[in-house]
Amino acid sequence: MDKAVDNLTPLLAGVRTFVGRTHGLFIDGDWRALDGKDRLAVYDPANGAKIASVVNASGDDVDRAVRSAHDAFEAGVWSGLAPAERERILLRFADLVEAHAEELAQIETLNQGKSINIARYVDIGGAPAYMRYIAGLSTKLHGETFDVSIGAVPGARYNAYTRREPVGVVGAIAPWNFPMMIGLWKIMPALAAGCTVVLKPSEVTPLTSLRLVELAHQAGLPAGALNVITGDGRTGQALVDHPLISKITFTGSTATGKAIARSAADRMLRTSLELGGKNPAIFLADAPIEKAVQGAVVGGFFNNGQVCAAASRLYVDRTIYEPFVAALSEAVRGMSMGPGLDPGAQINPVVSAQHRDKILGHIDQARRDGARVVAGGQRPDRPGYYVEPTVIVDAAPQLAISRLEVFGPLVTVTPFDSEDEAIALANDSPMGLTASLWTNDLNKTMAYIPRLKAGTVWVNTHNMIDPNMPFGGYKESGVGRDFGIHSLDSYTEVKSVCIAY
Ligand code: TXE
Repeated sequence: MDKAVDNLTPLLAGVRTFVGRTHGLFIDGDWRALDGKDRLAVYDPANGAKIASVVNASGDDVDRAVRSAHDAFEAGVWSGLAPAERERILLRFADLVEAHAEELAQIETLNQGKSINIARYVDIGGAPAYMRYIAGLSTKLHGETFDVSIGAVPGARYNAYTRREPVGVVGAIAPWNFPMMIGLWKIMPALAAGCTVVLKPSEVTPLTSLRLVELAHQAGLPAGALNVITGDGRTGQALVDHPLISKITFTGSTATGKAIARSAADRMLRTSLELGGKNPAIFLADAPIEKAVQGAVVGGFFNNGQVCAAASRLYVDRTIYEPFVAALSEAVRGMSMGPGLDPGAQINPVVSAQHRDKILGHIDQARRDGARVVAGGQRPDRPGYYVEPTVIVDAAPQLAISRLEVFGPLVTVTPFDSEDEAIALANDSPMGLTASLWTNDLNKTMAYIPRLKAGTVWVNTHNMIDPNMPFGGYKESGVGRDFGIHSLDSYTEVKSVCIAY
């Protein structure tokens, strides 16, 4: 399974220089706090070597960043620009990301561990199209006009309309699985709406955000419009608790999302929360085995399973269950393993030693609970944070392995005998982010789609997202939707105006 490490992508000189820098905090248009701060180590998941360190921002640092964003917002240096001017700067930002794509992709792979192919073609490669889509929405913000029907003073006439106004300072808290991409999903709609932003990337994967903010300013973003602070959960909590923050947009674990929602409730802080999933894929009897297995591999093992939308629970019609498990196990055993910088490696390290141990703990627990590991399940004997891609069967629905998001290269496979049983199994989860259905039977497809409790339902595909297609969760998978023409709604307040004349 191991690949020789002989064809690693050579790093650009600029990548080494950037990563080796003494990183500070980007506040009010410049780098600050370069000395004397508590620092957090950043590692290369491929070998466990320390590659950088970043500031663990204190409450005072958070306060400085939020005040910068607040002052910029109040002064109107960003929200006061003509929408077309904001759009132009954001489009230039997209151009710069595109121009620096290889550099950003290499930084992402070095820090996150993911395949350079995914970094090149998804994380960074997908960014300019998304950024341009959202930039274009800057000039599409609009309200409504309407006639007034009640409460009229006799003889008076009224003109009534709504305006969409930016909500204020947005605190954006990002996770480590698609660090730059998910960071952009937050800062782009906030900026397009006219908000100012303080972004806190995950402490595990802060590096691309630190490069991104330089490109944003090179594009013409005014000082204070986008600040980037690094730090751990305490830094994130200080951001949530800051009284000048008007909205938090968060992607991460359900537990942290719930903690943020509780803090937010006290002052009616606006929140958008994307909290992961334990997503089902349902394979009907007519699904061709080869295509079904390919779908399961992409759905379950893409980005080493560290995908909120990943298919981690596979439900397979009993008539094709045995051949499906055999073919999937064989495919998974055949996946080549190696560092993300090796473009030929299909399985790469997971993001951290802590996360690797958590995944292995889930696998051990599943074994103790009576489930059977039919492929993988071990920690390979090599440096770096690797976990073998794993297939588990005989996992009863109430087991932890069937209910908890593992976020690693691991799927469970379970047979079903009827449509009702497949739907009941698929919906038996506190989460509801995505689901996929694999069949060419149109009538069955149309019957399943409305019964699946998930924010996205894919048919004969999985993990497919698009800037125009809303993305978010049912149930504990979160609140709110990213993408789509309504992207800016949750970054704006609706103001009703009624003028008597
Ligand atoms: O998440 P956390 P972790 C899931 C996945 C993973 C698990 C744990 O199952 O195994 O979450 O990952 C910041 N106030 N997802 O521990 O803690 C933190 O610094 C404010 C799903 O990394 O939620 C980081 O920037 N912020 C997921 C971010 O929250 C706080 C993607 C996420 O960290 C905070 C990643 C606090 N009290 C993990 N505590 C998805 N939905 O795609 C931490 N943070």
